[in-house]
Amino acid sequence: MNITLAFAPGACAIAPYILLKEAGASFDTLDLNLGAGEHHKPEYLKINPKGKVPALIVDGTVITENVAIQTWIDRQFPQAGLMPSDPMQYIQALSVLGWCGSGIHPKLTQQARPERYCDDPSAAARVKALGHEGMVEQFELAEQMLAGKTWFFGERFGCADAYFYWTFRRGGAFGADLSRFANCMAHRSRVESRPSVKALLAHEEAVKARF
Ligand SMILES: N[C@@H](CCC(=O)N[C@@H](CS)C(=O)NCC(=O)O)C(=O)O
Repeated sequence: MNITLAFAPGACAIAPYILLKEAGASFDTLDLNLGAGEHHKPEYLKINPKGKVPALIVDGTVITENVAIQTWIDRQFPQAGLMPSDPMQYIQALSVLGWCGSGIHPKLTQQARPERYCDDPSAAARVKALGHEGMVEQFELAEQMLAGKTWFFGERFGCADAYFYWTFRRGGAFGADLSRFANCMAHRSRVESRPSVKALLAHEEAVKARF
């Protein structure tokens, strides 16, 4: 099976990168420089007309959207236990993935690209501030979810951990002090101690050096 992950350093594509590594999958990456607009070039739009990363190309078939990509990785590599096996826990994990994608991610984009939310430049600071407030509200919820836990679901690292890790790491890049979210901070440290994440961090550095 040929697997290629359309990837960009710092982007939410890091979650499927981590999960593919956790699953022991053999895969290549198509590394895109978002800053240089490579995701808008015709050759990439042929792969993903949405012009976003991640996209996962499996034997020529393209999967887009993080939730779908992560669910595919879990189903393709069930031995990795990336989603809970209990049906209700599975749905709860899917709920966390949906929340990362549609509850937290937009608050991050609002801070990174305020012009997409309001095209009046004089409103940019306020748009960013509201994005920040919304993000903090989400991290308060995550703080409660992670209380007394090593991982989101049981004793196994999984999709929810990888995806939330990205949101929390990205959230820290906007200059906010997130140290009061002690459970999220501890979760981040645990995630970063995993070999899969060390491999990701090395890959990100190598790609950034190339760009
Ligand atoms: N709904 C998509 C969102 C993907 C997304 O927004 N990716 C960002 C990187 S974190 C991206 O490609 N941004 C480029 C752009 O919007 O110009 C998913 O969950 O996969």
